[in-house]
Amino acid sequence: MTASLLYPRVTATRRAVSLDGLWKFRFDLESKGTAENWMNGLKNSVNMPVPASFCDIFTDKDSREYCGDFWYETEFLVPEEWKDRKIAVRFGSVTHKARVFINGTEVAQHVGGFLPFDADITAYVKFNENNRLSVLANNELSQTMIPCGATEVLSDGKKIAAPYFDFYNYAGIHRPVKLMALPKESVTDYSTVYRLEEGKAFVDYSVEAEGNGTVSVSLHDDEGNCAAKAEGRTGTLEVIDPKLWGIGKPNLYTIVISLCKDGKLVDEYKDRIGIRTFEVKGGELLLNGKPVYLKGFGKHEDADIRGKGMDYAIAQRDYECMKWIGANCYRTSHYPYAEEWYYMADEEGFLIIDEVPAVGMFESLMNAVDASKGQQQKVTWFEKETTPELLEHHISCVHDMIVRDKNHPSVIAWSLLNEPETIHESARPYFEQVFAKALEFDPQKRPRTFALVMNSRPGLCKCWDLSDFVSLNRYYGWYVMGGPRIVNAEKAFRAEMDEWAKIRGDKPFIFTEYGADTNGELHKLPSVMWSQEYQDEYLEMTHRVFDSYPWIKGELVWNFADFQTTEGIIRMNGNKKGIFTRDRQPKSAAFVFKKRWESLPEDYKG
Ligand code: BDP
Repeated sequence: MTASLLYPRVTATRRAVSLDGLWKFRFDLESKGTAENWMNGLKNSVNMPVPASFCDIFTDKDSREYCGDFWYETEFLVPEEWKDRKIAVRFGSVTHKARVFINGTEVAQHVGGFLPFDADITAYVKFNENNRLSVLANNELSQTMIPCGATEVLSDGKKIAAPYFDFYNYAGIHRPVKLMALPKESVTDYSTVYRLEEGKAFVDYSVEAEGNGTVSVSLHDDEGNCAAKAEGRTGTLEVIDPKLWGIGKPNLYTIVISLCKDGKLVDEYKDRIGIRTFEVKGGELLLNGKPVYLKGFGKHEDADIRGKGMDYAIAQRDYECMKWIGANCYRTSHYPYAEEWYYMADEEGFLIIDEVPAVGMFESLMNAVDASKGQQQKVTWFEKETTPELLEHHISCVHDMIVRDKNHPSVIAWSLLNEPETIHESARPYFEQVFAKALEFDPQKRPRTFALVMNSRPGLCKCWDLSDFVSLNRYYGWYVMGGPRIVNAEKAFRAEMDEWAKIRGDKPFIFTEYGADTNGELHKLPSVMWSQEYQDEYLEMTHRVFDSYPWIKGELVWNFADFQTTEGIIRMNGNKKGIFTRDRQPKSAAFVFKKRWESLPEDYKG
């Protein structure tokens, strides 16, 4: 049971203590841990850092590739002073499934490896004594859960993950773990919606809180001045001369939500918000009413050793590289990132297209390559027996992502699927439900989109028009017509865009993927595919096409950095489409982008 998805904060009434560090860890190959009572003490364990993926910590292949159940354990003390409080434990994420035990008693279950959950553990903790926290996790993939994949059993009986997606199936406790002490009656959620007028902003808010206390809300600028205040669970804050949040202009306010009873403060929650609007109108993407052209990346949470573990050093380096190169936006391909990424984007003035982990809605990884060649999928993905269960899980992830991220000024849009099958009519009702739910869950009604795979083309794709702006993943000159055939690639690319032009109405388009695998050490004159020179030529051709169509309103190249994938013949120790290497150093393409993006105005084509 997740009582609240609010980010843990320390305020006058709330406490949060980090449980990150070295935990105990053990694989449970035969899934016998619960029968053998491992939740009452994990024997024969090894040390494991939290947060981190467990995979690349090990030096043997069986451990790195391990697929199945695994356990984590740590101890924590709950101070005596916290009696009369609600005690909770909160995980930023556990990939992909988790069962949580306190002193041997199960307190929570969660499915979905990229979103937070908490558990009320008040009834199970001992005060001023050590308490045992055990987590039974599982990293198997299936078709009823996103991201989609399968679990393959090898001839020696070992299980391995068979993802239908192109990133390594990193697993573990990936994000911070917090022990929290909250008031018995607390604020559980809040939302804000913005309206701008000449010299004024209206912040319509709503607060959810337990009990029948009275709510008041105030907004403070960074000089400590109160910019507005209001009373009630719903209301409007009127801000005179607001400092708007924008790209590279990260003006933020602190929102303070107070819950009072009989004149006494019961709970206080504080967060940082930015006043801004974002909408799609008249064929434009409008930030604070002004056209904006998106420049940036599809990214991954990925780094050596720690895998998908949240790491502030990596995240800050990524923001520094993105600022250096002149980017203003990224997509959280292919899952919601750790919450810390979004707070950093709010502070840095970056735009985010927030993606739910709906990736792999194809039978195999190679389907994406087949699709690039125009081949049709053999299987109608959305007609399976598993579809209703998948849809339910998909919608619950959309719900939790939106509830978690809805107050970030950086988040401008929701990406609801990546490269799904869309050419059979059966996709449409599935999409309609996901799109309708996203609109319902988001008080700000942000634009919704999804990333179209290469064969989701005009005339074939049955779902593109559900998007408020259309996002294309295209690899002309890489998966098709590469090398000397790049001239044909440009022609084919333009032919497709001309087809879109006929049917798009006034919908803006952006590119959420385009790119070429490139060895960061290979130079070749004249170019060959995989050389840095070819990446540059590929980009020059692609950008020439983008620049010819005024309704293309953004370019998010694939990928920010090289990243780890499953082993295979099309991947050389990972995907090499990075503009930066995996250790965040520029390939020569980074300089192509720096020149281009620094010269394009913020309202390019506006
Ligand atoms: C697309 C996927 C992305 C892949 C990329 C590629 O959306 O996850 O990594 O292409 O092939 O199919 O590099």
